[in-house]
Amino acid sequence: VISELTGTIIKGNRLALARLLTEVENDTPSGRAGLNDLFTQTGKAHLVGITGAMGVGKSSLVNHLAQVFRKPSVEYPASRVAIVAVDPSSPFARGAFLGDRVRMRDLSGDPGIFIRSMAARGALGGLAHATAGLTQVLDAAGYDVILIETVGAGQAEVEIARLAHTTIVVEAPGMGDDIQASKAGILEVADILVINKADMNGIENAERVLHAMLELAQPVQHKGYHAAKAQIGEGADTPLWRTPVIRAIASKGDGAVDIVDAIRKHGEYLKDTGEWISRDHERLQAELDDLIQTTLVDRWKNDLPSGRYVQALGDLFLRRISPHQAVEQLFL
Ligand SMILES: Nc1nc2c(ncn2[C@@H]2O[C@H](COP(=O)(O)OP(=O)(O)OP(=O)(O)O)[C@@H](O)[C@H]2O)c(=O)[nH]1
Ligand SMILES: [Mg+2]
Repeated sequence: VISELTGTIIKGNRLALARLLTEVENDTPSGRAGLNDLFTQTGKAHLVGITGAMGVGKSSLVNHLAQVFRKPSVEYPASRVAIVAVDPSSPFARGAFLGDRVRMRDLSGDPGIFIRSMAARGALGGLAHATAGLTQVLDAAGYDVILIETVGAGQAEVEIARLAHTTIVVEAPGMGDDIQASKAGILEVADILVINKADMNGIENAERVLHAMLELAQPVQHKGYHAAKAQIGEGADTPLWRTPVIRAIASKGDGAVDIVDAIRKHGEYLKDTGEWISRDHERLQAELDDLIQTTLVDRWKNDLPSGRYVQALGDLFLRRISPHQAVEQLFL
C-alpha cells in the first residue's frame, strides 16, 4: 500500500519530492515514514559519486554529464538525472554553494533533471546516512542516474564512494606532482579517473603521475586484469575493470561524452559480473548494521540509571579508571 504522498512523488510531483527530501535529510518521523513507503521502489538507479579537491571542476563536469545523459542515443534512451551536491563544511561553503547554483542554472529548465544541495553534517556517519536516504528517495522517484558531488579527498569521500556504484575521482594539473587524491588513498576507490582542466599547463605531467599512482593504488586489479587477459586471449571481454583515465575541459564540456560512456560501461560491467548486486547488498548490510548500532547504544544509554554515564566519564577524565574499566563499570 502506498500513501498519497508517495504516489504523487512517483508520478513526478517535484514539490512533494523536495519536501520529502527535506524531511529525510532532517531524519524526521515523516521522513522515515516516506522512506519506508518508497523503499520497495528503490534499487534501480545508477549511483555515481564525483569527488575531488575543492575547485577542481566537479560541478562544471556534473552539469555537462547531466546534459549528455539527457540526450537519447542509438544505444541508450535518455535518462532522468538527479544531482546531489554535498556542500563542504569549510568556510568556503557558502561561496561554493552560490557558485554551484549559478552554474547549475543551465539545467533547471529541464523537467528530467532534479538538483539538490545538501549541507554537510558534523558527523560523517550523519552525512553518509542522510545522503543514502536522499538517493533512495530520488531512486524511487524514477531518477535512473544520480550524480553525487562531494568535495575534498578524505574519509567523507570514501564513505560516499561506498554508497555509489561508480566513483569518479577528478584531478587537475597545476598542483605540481602533489596530486591531492593520493593522500587519502582515494585512488583505490576510483572506478573512473578524470583529469580536468586539460586546457592548462602540466596536463601531460599530471597524467603520467596519475597512471603511475594508479598502478601503485590498484596493483591487484591490474595484475588480475593482465593475467586474465593473457588467459582468455586478445580481443575477448575483460572480466576485470580497468580504471580509465579521461581528459576533460569541464568548463567547455569537453570529455563529457567519453565520461558518460565510461559510466555506462562501468554499470554494465557491474551488472555482468554480479558486482552490482554484491555492492548493493554490502551497502544495505552496512546501513542495517549502522542502524542496529545506534539503536542499541541509544536504548542502552536510556536504560542506564541517571548519572552513571556522566560519573564514569568523570572518573575517566580524572584518570581514576581506564576506558576499559569504565566500560566494565557501566556494564555491571
Ligand atoms: N581552465 C579551466 N577552468 C575550469 C575547468 N573546469 C572548471 N573550471 C573552472 O574552475 C572553477 C571551479 O569549478 P567548479 O566546477 O565550481 O569546481 P568544483 O570542483 O565543483 O568546486 P567546489 O565545489 O567549490 O569544490 C570555476 O571557475 C570553473 O569555471 C577547465 O576544464 N578548465
Ligand atoms: Mg562544486
